[in-house]
Amino acid sequence: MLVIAALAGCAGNNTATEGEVDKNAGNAPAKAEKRIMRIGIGLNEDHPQFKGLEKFKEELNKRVDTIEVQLFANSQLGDDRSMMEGLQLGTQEGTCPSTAPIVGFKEEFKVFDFPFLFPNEEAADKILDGPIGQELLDSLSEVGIKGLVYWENGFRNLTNREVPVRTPEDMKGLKIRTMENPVHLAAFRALGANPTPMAFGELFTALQQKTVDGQENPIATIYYNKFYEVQGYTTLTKHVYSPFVFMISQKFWDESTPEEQDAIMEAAKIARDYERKLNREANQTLAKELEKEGMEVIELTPEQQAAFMEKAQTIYPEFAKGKVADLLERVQAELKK
Ligand code: TK8
Repeated sequence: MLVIAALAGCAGNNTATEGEVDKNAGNAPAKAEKRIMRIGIGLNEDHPQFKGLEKFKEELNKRVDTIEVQLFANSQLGDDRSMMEGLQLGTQEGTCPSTAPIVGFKEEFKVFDFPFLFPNEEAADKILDGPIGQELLDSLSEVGIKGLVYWENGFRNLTNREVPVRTPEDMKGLKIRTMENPVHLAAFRALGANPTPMAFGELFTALQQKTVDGQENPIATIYYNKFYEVQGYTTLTKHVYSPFVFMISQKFWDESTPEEQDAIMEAAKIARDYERKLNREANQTLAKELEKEGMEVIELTPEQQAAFMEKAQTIYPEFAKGKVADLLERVQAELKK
């Protein structure tokens, strides 16, 4: 190799060859290409989450012109778990999963899976937007992910095809799809159901083909995903609050300039407030729309809800262990203040 290089050097005009080539090629100054930020979600374009992403894109574009946001709904880029893996591999830049599937990457997120932990949205905001929420977001950098802020999926409710569920006993034997999360599985087993984990993208077909009898999600998802076409009953169990985590790959974040990082953060927060507002409105108004579509929507009495709470909360000791137990204690103490 050295010999060939030396010969080539001798044969050529070895003064300023490279410089000359550069000068000839460089009439127009090189224009910086925009970096592409592909963001995928499992829900569809009608859901407040997608509207939130459009808001993010708009707000980011107002601040910097060096990033091009591309949005993908309907699990086009994969399910929550595989999209997070995409962030780690650098094949995709952003996503916004529920916290439940995040526990496969960072176990501490289990703290949000304990049934009936948050009494209302304001309590959730207080924890998520405070120091505990931030600590958890920061911990994602250990797995190659930059957690930006929490958005809202919301309080989850049970739907099923067969039975007007009013008590845990009514759920006996119902095959219920849950998210891929051990705490959720255990909680539904404790309630007497027959839970089975599944990615969100497969859910509608599974309900339609009666592979499962029911599922649980916030009202907005039940409505915008048209689950009323394949389900007869919604019971407002509000058994767990699902936060979303708006996240991007650590690599994309690290390759961003401080100016870009500020813009991403600001846009993510504006979009968060917008998405939460839309989602809360949707959860208020859409129960009526579900009824118009032919579903029976069952509001539980406080006594009925207490029966669900009592059964579901029996799983606390099994999962409140180690780091998760410490976090759970801190959340509970903070909520009492
Ligand atoms: C969408 C999911 C969905 C979640 C679920 O990607 O899987 O049931 O509630 O919203 O994150």
